[in-house]
Amino acid sequence: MTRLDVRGFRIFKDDLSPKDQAAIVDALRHVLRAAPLFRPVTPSGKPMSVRMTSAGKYGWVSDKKNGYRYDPQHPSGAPWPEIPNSILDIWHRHVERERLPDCCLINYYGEGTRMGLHQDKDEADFSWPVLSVSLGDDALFRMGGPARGGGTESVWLSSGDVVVMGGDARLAYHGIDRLRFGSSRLFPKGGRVNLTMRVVD
Ligand code: MD3
Ligand code: FE
Repeated sequence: MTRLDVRGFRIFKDDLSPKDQAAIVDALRHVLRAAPLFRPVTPSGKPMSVRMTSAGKYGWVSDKKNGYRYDPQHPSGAPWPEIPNSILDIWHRHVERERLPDCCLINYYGEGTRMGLHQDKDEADFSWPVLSVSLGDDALFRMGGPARGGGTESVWLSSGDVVVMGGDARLAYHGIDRLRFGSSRLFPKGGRVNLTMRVVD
């Protein structure tokens, strides 16, 4: 396992063993049955290319009418399923402070999916880190600073990598430029899942 520090982003390559990854994929099947993936729509009315769902007290949702927000319910009206312990274990290993995440956002990237540069600022307290877990196909992750246009650096994230965004990196711009579709065999039909754990309240 190697650790890279890029602009305050702490990147733990190969943090999860193949066994850990398989256990998480198994747990995710149950989550997805209770809370199916959906495609969020931006406030301007554009469907995002990534598909999403969540687990925990809150999930992140967006639609044209109400915009970006955390909501205690899936768009179907059902409460979100609990965050599986196999996923919470990763939080415990990397975050010292005594609080659990309120949300595990689950992003699914199919062939050609990307995520434009953005900041995550719908949470109430930016002193909590955001923790990201990559599963499946490799993705090119772009990291900037707290302002748009300040220059960026990119790294390839692969299955089992964990990234901790705390301190100065918490409000940094970031995005996913592209996927190497089919580069991993974790998901039989290809694609990438990114989990992000967040404290929301
Ligand atoms: C930096 N997801 O869900 S994870 C997102 O791979 C998101 O799906 C990307 O950006 C993905 O919002 C990147 C890395 C990440 C996640 C959250 C962050 C970086 C972050 C929050 C604050 C700063
Ligand atoms: Fe983000």
